[in-house]
Amino acid sequence: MKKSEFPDPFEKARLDKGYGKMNDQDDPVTMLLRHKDVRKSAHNYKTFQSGAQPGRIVVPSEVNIRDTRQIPFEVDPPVHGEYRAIVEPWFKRPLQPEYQEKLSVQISNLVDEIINNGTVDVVNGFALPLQSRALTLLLNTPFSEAETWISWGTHVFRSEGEALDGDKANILYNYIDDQIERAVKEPGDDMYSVLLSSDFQGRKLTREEVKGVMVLTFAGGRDTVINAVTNSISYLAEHPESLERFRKEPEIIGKAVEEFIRYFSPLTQMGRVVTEDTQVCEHAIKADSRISLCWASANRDASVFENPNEIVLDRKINPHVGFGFSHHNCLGAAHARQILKILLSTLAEKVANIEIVDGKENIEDLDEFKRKVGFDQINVKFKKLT
Ligand code: HEM
Ligand code: EMZ
Repeated sequence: MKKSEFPDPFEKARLDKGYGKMNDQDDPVTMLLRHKDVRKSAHNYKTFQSGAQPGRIVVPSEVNIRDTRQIPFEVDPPVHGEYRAIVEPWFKRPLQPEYQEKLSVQISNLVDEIINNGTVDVVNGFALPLQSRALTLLLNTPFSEAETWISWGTHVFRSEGEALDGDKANILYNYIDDQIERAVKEPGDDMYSVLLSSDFQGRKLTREEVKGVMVLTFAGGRDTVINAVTNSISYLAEHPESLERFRKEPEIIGKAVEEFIRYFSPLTQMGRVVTEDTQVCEHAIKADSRISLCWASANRDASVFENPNEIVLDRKINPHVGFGFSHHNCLGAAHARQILKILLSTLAEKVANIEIVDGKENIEDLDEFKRKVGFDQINVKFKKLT
């Protein structure tokens, strides 16, 4: 199998019954696998709630390593909408030309650093610094902060050999607490300061609420972006004609980014807590149990996508749910899309070809299903376009 092939482990279960089961820390999850059910249930916040105990909608559950509620992710309508209205303008800044210009300089510099420079591990030597440096733009904090974030590794809650690592999570929580105290003392124009001065229901956001937004921003936008960047590069390595195509038809790059998100689905699934006895796919689900919206499976649903297991760079109709669906759809999507668009055009401009030396796949263990989601490491050589 090619390195850039990401098989769909859900196909049979999706066709046969529409759901799958996995255990997770004795709090089992019924995974919804069909595009239609995923969208319908994402919309139905009354039966499938996000605002349960903090950490419980995440799979694997984070209830044992987190008390802070992530905002607006772990809040349901109507309050969800009030929080979302506060943060949405901030998360739209990546649509501004000045933001894109700065991102473009960052990515260009990083590509120059690794090009013709021997073998580089794309995960730790490229995608991680790219994600961390880009995040300084989203937070509007000094560029030098990226060095601290890079030292945390690819996931803020997970470390090698340990799915969830409470000690590691504490590094992030302490860092955010310190940043909030700094912003209280010396307010500036960074994200912490802007949140601290935001009005919510006739008062300012509390430190705990600001922390909830910041933890989400650090955690939600990390391994997702790293996998999207790394997997896209693995694809370009095995499809050099695509780089050529981006040079000749730059107008398809936006569509290609959506297709990479559909195909790679960097976030496999997200859970909900069931508030009342109900049924999905003619299957009974008990109140207070968990379901998940399996974006990765929905994105390969052949009743929606023609040739779902192929990357069609300029796919015309692409209602993928890689960034979620309905009111909780990804707030970081504008930032993530810009990163990927600028990355593809920069690589097309500077790189002749990419050679994969070796790699170690990252396989998620979902009991019944094993899903390739990215790489722990993938060593490549970038050859300069002359
Ligand atoms: C929500 C995927 C990057 C911040 C979501 C959801 C998905 C998703 C599927 C929906 C969760 C749900 O319904 O429960 C992705 C993917 C990314 C990405 C595939 C990269 C390719 C980012 C980045 C950030 C971010 C870069 C911020 C730095 C958020 C936030 C939410 C969210 C704040 C919650 C929105 C809400 O609850 O209203 N993301 N994400 N994401 N994402 Fe992303
Ligand atoms: C949570 C989640 C957000 C969770 C939209 O997804 O991303 C996961 O990677 C984190 O572990 O805490 O932020």
